Amino acid sequence: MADFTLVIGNKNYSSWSLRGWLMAKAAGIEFDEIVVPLDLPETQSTIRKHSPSGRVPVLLHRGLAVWESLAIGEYLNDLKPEAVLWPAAVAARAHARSLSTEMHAGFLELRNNMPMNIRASYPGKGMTPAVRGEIERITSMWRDCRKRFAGAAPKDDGFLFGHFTAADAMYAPVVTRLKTYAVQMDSDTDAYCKAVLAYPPMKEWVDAAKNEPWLIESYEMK
Ligand SMILES: N[C@@H](CCC(=O)N[C@@H](CS)C(=O)NCC(=O)O)C(=O)O
Repeated sequence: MADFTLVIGNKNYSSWSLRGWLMAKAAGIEFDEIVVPLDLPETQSTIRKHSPSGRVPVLLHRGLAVWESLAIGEYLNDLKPEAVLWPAAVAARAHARSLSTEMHAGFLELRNNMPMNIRASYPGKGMTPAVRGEIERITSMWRDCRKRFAGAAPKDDGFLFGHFTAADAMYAPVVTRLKTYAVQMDSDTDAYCKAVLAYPPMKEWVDAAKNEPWLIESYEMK
């Protein structure tokens, strides 16, 4: 049994779980996984056995429960500073936290109209002027961030700050949405999405999502 356990929802649908899980992988911890399928009669009572908020992801470590994806990122960064989950330079770190918090607190149009559904293909569905506006805001932040910070990083693997950080984890479910809903992209955005989808833990998650048995009707587009 590993020292850490991460409780998550379905890999195909649970965007917040994906964020926490990628952060755990990027931090390099060994962890056990408990998958609680969402939208079943027993979902809430099962999640509440582990998570005081009734939400996933929650990271369990030596009697401590850490819930909320961003808090999980902070805890992992405290325990594993060598993983540089937040960029090392103060300005880059502040920028990464701004980007991540904006994602955590916002983009409700995108989140509601284009729910994460990794194995589905819904070209053109879910797009509204408000969704388009949020996607433009996100992709302009990505372009600006890569221009300002990735080039100056010791190693540029195509991520927002060069190497994979918590900020990339926060936006990974946006990357899968752009793919599921076949949103038109400029070449910089396309390159960034390709880098995220090629990140080995991301590939592992996507493969698992495609092989999950559960189908949640209410999360599928008509
Ligand atoms: N702000 C939370 C959001 C967590 C969240 O909303 N998780 C959803 C799954 S993606 C959940 O636990 N839903 C509970 C349910 O469906 O019963 C975070 O950052 O971790």
